[in-house]
Amino acid sequence: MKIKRFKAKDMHEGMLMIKRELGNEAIILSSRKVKDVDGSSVMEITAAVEKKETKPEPKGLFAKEKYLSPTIPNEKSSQVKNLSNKLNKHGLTGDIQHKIDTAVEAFTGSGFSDFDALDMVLGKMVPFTTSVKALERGKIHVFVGPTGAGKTTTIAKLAVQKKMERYTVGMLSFDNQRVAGFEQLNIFADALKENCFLLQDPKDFMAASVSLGPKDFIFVDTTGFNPFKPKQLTYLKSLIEQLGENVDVHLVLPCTMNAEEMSYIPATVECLHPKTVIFTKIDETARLGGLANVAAMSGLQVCFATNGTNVPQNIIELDSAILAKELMKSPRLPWEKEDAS
Ligand SMILES: Nc1nc2c(ncn2[C@@H]2O[C@H](COP(=O)(O)OP(=O)(O)OP(=O)(O)O)[C@@H](O)[C@H]2O)c(=O)[nH]1
Ligand SMILES: [Mg+2]
Repeated sequence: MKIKRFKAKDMHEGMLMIKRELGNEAIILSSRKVKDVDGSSVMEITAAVEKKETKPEPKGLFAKEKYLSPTIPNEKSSQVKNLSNKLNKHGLTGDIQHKIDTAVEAFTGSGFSDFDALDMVLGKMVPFTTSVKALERGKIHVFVGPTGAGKTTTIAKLAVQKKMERYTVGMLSFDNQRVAGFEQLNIFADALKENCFLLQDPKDFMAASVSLGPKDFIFVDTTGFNPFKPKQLTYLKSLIEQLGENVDVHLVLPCTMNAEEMSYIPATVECLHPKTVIFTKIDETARLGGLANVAAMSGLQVCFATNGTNVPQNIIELDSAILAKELMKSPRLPWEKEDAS
């Protein structure tokens, strides 16, 4: 298979370039908007075409035997082996790693660098989305996740961001169980000159939303759950249901969790119907296998990740290139220097 990446001013121009170079049989593997070297916005399209096999005419007595001899599968290139080792150290599950290895090998075999190959493969496997789509204006955004995942801090970061973009925000908290759980959010709301209400009971929601008034974004904080206690999830589900239809649930997962257990959480909280997953504490670990597993397997939209305690600075928008760059770093121990490769 011949794979090639094209840059064009729009999809139409790109299709013409692909047709001219790869022919009518070419298929589009991916397309996305990227910034060109001069800063302008261009379409980047990756297309592939099956190479036509020309069978050699058997000549001479031994030629037939030679033609029929089994083909020896290609050994993995050292480039792909190196990447594969790194992914393994990050803690990706065998299944996801195998899919990535196979796809990366196909791309590198067509002349792409291992970074470009991984970038494209992750772009295909992970449902990355933009911040505007992840955090829709006019919706009630509920943040759920294990205890200490970073829910309240992430709400504070996003609320400040939205205020800086001149939107109005409202904050509600269901966290009436943890000592100072509500006060933590209330302090941020105070600083933003916005109201924050503690909901002791889901029935308080109507009264609270009337007091809040119309807001561009409403953020709802919840008490951290224990994934091994299904009752807590059932209770959380009933709280969310009381908020009505206009709700998006965001699952907040800390990257410091055990990678394998982290992979199971989206299935555990399926009853809460999360729309996106937000990865926190990526600054506190060098192993992003858990993040990559969830991003590739859960089907949840991926956009935000947080990388520190500072509000509002430490929040980023993930995309395939950022994730590829992080996964290509060899996991290290805290006292080891960062790998330059
Ligand atoms: N290093 C780092 N620390 C973070 C990040 N996000 C949150 N924290 C810290 O993690 C701790 C817990 O954060 P919270 O926002 O209180 O977490 P929570 O999910 O609301 O916790 P509960 O309400 O107790 O379930 C706090 O000390 C935060 O400052 C991050 O991205 N990186
Ligand atoms: Mg909290």
